[in-house]
Amino acid sequence: MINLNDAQAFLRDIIKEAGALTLQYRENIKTLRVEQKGTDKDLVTEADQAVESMLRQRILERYPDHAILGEEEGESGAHACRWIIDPIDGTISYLHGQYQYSVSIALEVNGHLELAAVLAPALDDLYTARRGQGAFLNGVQMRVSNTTVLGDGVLSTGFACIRAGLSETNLPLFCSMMPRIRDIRRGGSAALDLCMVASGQLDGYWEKHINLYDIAAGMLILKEAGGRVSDYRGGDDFLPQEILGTNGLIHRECMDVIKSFIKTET
Ligand code: 2AM
Ligand code: CA
Ligand code: CA
Ligand code: CA
Repeated sequence: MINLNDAQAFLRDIIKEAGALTLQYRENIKTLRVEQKGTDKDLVTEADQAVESMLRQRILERYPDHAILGEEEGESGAHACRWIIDPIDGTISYLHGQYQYSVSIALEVNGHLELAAVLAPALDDLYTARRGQGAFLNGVQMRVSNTTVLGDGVLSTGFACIRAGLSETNLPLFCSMMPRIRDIRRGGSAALDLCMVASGQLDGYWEKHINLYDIAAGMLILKEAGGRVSDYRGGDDFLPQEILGTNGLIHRECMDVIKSFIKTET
């Protein structure tokens, strides 16, 4: 079986290399090759592709048998160990020269998330976690916020639904949540949003129509920081492509807002 100490050190090395590559491509951001994926709002740059390709190469050099799930190249291999990669989470932030994007990598072993790392290269912030061993920002252990009331909370969300061209959007739920909370933030990287809940900078985050590679690393990091992650109905199993991540203390109140919204929608 895999040695998790070695894998943790390896993960730290490759995510730093990936972060450096994103910064290198950003030097020529105006001439970056950009393609449309599904809809005209769903974009992929040559940097997304190059980072995933480099990460796959590094992983397979070190662990030739391992499985990999990545946003840009999909699923490969079949093995108890699976690396879950989002090479650039927050492509639109990245493409517009903003700092709120990340590289997200998790290692799943026999269906359990064991290791996670999320790096925000433009901020030089590295979030890491190992199952049962806590979560860290740049090596310093993190805890979620102690906000107990939704009205005191600053939350984040995203609109992957709209970029995916789906008719069901997050907008009605957003309108329902907004007056109940202190304020909203919209960074554009699901992975980083979860990490910011983990570090207490945010109190919660919700989004629908995201994918496992957007949130796998962030979920482990948030849980290890004492937070709670569920689907919109409070279920702990993943996740009909929807996620609510909070400090735990405001989870019930968030779910009440979301639930009443779901009821009126259906
Ligand atoms: P990306 O930047 O890696 O594509 C923010 O709203 C979240 O939605 C990010 O994790 C973003 O990931 C994801 N996202 C963006 N476009 C999407 C689409 N068309 N379908 C699903 N998720 C998307
Ligand atoms: Ca994408
Ligand atoms: Ca993503
Ligand atoms: Ca991505």
